[in-house]
Formats: sequence, structure tokens, C-alpha cells
Amino acid sequence: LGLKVLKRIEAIVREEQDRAGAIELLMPTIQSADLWRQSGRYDAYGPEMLRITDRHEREMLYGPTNEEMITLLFKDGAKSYRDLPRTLYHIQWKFRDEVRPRFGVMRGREFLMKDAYSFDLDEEGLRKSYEAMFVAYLRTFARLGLQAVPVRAPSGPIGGNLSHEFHILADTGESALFYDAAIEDVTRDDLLAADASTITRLTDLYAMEEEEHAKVAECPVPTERLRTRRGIEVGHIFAFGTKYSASMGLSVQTKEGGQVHPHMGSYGIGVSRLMGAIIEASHDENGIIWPESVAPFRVGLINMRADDVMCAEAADRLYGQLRDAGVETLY
Ligand code: P5A
Repeated sequence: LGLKVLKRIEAIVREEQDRAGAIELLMPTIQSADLWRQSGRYDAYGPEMLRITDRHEREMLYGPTNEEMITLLFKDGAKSYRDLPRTLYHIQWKFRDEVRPRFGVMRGREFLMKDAYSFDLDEEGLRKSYEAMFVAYLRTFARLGLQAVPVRAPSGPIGGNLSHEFHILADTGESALFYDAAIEDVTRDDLLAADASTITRLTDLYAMEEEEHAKVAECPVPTERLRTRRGIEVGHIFAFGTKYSASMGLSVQTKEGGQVHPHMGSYGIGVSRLMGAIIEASHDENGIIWPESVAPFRVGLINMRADDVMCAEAADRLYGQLRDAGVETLY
């Protein structure tokens, strides 16, 4: 049942990436250490990276993320401004040797991530690509039946100066959030119809993780409107400009004949974590309440009198009819 739910989450994530104009590919899980030496992250990444050697004693690693690899692939294929803007994504397993793996899929060492990477000629282009992914995220989480709060975030080891995390509100969440109650007024329909103005509306409202909130001198939200809730980070997006294109020697020809390093961003969704996050956000004392869009089955059919021929026939018939009508049924 869990696998069915995971596949449904993955399908919604994929549909919204495609809708935003991103192109799907599939990159390997194992990467070479040399690739990461080019960006300077091989040493910087620390013990979370699972380092391995092959039979020739070459240093390899199990990818925790793919900024370096996508930059290399893009370098092979894109030569001029005509190849941009472009956003590429894959849905692939990652490995991070987390100090404290917790709660199964919520913080696993091996987990499924959707990671997208955008390439633009300039900062203005990057801002548009970032916005397109922001909209895709709002729609994705709304379709999954979730209320996601976008939070301005520090970018950490990925780098850059513009970054947002998307948090699902749940009492068991690992992060403490402080946000303006007006964020809760944004409806599911608003999110499904999201555009640049929805992003402005949301990002103009205050929302911070505890650690960042503590650094703010004076809180701009009046006490009666300030909400404190716990959240689960299900997505994280970054605009980091030329950090990887410059360090890894990726440049493309401009219209005028010059060369520029593309401005890049990366955009992650924790696909397997979402399965746990949905459960945390949507359950009661009887168990999980799957939002309809990800439920493993729509109908549960039980023949309560298996030894009664007529009853068995009726149940079989009903099961056939439901299946013919395309209604997924657990019999
Ligand atoms: C963005 C895409 C990145 O790695 N590089 C490519 C950027 N961002 S991130 O924030 O580090 O991860 C993106 C999302 O992946 C989920 N996630 C995890 N899920 C389960 N177990 C883990 N150990 C784990 N680590 C990260 C989160 O949802 C995160 O937002």
C-alpha cells in the first residue's frame, strides 16, 4: 500500500514539473569524487557523504544531490544562448549518512528526491525560473491535500543567497515555525491558480524557522497574528547564480558573441518524506486519512459472507463493475 502511495505522490510531482516546463531525465546514483573536487564540495560536504572506491581504487560517492553532475551534463550539451533557459529534473534515490536517521522515511539515509536544476542567461531569467518552480511547488502540495508554508531560508551547503523551504504543518514536525496567521487565509483554490502574484502575497507575509526568527531584532508581526507551529520540510529551493557554472567551467555563447556562465538554481522535493509528512498532517484516532489524490485505493470492498454463493456472486460482480469503471478497489 505504501508503494502505491509513493507512486501516486511521484506522479503528481512529475505532472507539476512537466507543467512548469521542466524536462525529465535520469542521472546515475554513483558519482566520481573528481567531479565534486571541481566545485570544491568534495571536502566541504563532510561525513554525510557516503564515499566508496571501485576496483581500481578510484574514489566514488553515492550522490547526496546532483548540482555537479547536471552542470557537467549541461556543459556537454549546451553551447549557446539558444539552449537556454532550461530546467531539467529527475526523481532519483539519494544517500546521506545522516547522524540521526529518524522516523523511517521522514529522515532516512536513503531517500527519494525530485531534484530540478535551472539554467538561465542572467539573474532576471533565474528569477523567472525560480518563480516557475515556486508556483509548481504550491500546486504540487495543494494537489497532495497539504497546506505548505513557504519559509525564507538560509541556503547552507548548496549555496546562494535566495532560498525558500516549504513546510507542512504537523505537531510532530522537526522545525519550529513562526509565521503570520494571514498565511492560513490563502486557500487551496488560490494555490491551484497560483501565479507570480500569489508568490508575492505569500512571501510578503512573515514566516521563519526558529533559528532565523531568533536573529530578527524586532518581529514585524503583531503578537495576536503571530503563529507558532511545528513543520516538516518537504521542499527546498535555491537560486545560487554562477557558483557551479563558474567553478566547473560551464559557459555559453551570448547573442552578441561573448561568453557567460549560466545562472543556476536547484529545486528539491522530498518525495519519500512526503509519504510520512502526509500521515503526520492527516490522521485521527482510527489511523491514516489519505487525501483522495494519493490514496492507495478509492474503494474497499469486503464480502462479509464468503460462504454465501449469492453474496459472493454479487461482490464479484460489483468488483468487476468497479474495475471496469476505473475505480481502484481493494477487494
Ligand atoms: C535542491 C535539489 C537539495 O539537496 N539540491 C538538489 C538541493 N536540497 S535539500 O534541502 O538538501 O533536500 C531537498 C529535500 O529532500 C528532502 N530530504 C530528505 N528526505 C528524507 N530523508 C532525508 N535524509 C532527507 N534529506 C533531505 C527534504 O524534503 C528536502 O527539502
